[in-house]
Amino acid sequence: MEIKNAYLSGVYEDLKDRNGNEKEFLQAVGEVLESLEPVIEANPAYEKAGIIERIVEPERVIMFRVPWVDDSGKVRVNTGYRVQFNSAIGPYKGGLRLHPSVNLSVMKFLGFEQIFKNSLTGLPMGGGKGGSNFDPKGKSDGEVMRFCQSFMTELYRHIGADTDVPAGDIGVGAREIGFLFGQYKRITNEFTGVLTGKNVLSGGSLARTEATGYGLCYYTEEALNARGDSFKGKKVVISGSGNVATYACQKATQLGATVIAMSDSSGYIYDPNGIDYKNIQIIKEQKRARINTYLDLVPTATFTPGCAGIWNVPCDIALPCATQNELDLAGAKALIANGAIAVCEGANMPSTPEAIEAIQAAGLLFAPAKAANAGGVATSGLEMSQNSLRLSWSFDEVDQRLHGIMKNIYKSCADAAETVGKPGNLAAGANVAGFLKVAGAMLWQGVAY
Ligand code: NDP
Ligand code: 2IT
Repeated sequence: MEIKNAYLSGVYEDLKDRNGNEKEFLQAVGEVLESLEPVIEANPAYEKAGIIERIVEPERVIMFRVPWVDDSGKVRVNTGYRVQFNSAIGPYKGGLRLHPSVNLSVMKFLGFEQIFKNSLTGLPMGGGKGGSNFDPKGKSDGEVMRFCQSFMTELYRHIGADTDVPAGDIGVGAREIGFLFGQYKRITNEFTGVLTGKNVLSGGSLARTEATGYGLCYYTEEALNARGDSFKGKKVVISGSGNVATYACQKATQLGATVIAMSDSSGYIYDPNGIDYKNIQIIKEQKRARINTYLDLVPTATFTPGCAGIWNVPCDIALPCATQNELDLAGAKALIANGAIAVCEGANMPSTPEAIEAIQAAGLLFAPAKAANAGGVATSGLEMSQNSLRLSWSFDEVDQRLHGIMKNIYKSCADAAETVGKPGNLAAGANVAGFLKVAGAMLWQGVAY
């Protein structure tokens, strides 16, 4: 990464001095600032108004103690976070992550990325993220419920349908959103659209469960079409086997591809006959089991321990859908050597900067997370609209809107890439297009934050 513009590099160096240990956050900021050079140089108003200094600093960071009691009666304590990063274009919006690796750096990188992603959707949503280092794995439903209730007992005072609207992310799905929503409603005595990803029985949107994976495939298909290609007949490798991965598997298959490998943190399965997403649903959503139990359902498949090895499986299209920095330079080189044509990011920041550079240099299609995985939060935005209108749309209506939004996001990225003289560079295009809207709103509002 190289930031040449003096204003941008000055802000970045200062950020590094003050947040030197926040590795993921600095990685996410560096990647964005690098691509903003042309717009900063074209419009001095941004520097004059201190837009970059302001946009890299969260409006508010909330950190709190989350005490809960485990099934043996022992008191446990985790750290809770909500990073309210930017509200220039709407209420803070973004998921909650429950994973032992959660720390302030991870929360800030995710919140920062969310600003630009939400802007790209075209919907009025600011950027935020939250979560805790709580590990839901191996916990009983009762323990997860007590944790979620304790977490919300502090969080409720900082959020609201017009203030900040959390949703799911790693380790937070329908079960957790239910416990969080129930506790919010109980404390505030209000039934509002304060969370998205709700059950359809309690104001949730149809197709929100599928949205991120579907959206990833809609975006990828659009980008492939622009190159005269498509999913049809392609071999696809998807890392992860959670919410995003499962529905990316379903949609890629519907679009004519064969998904031949998927993973979790323990390793990956390989099934040359094509993975049926319904088997992943059984393993992950119903049984909360490990990915190697796929072999009980499909004995002809194989399991290999170690999740990073999945990139050695020869494929045409790679969809990293697990976590940050899961695709490194070695993985990228393996994909390139095996003739892959595309890497499209379902997870947030799954590729290291070195991997991205190699993928782009080799001429593969590279679809950046903040554009390609925006279908989840876009559909959360549609859930908020339905809640405000106090009505609900059919699955097809939501799916059609999602499809239209992903096509628009692709066009915004491709157009912005052209404008800054980097045709085809969707990563640069996503950063520029996402930034322009937020920066314009910040300029208009004066030095409000
Ligand atoms: P889930 O919790 O449903 O699934 C996560 C998957 O990734 C699991 O298979 C998990 O394996 C694997 N994984 C998580 N952490 C690691 C790790 N450190 N190393 C290896 N594998 C890991 O989460 P989601 O599917 O919701 O999220 C996946 C990614 O997509 C995240 O980056 C998230 O931020 C992003 N995203 C999610 C959206 C959503 O709507 N849910 C929207 C946009 C982006 P294991 O079970 O073994 O831990
Ligand atoms: O990273 C993401 O965009 C999400 N986890 C979804 C956020 C949301 O508010 O739906």
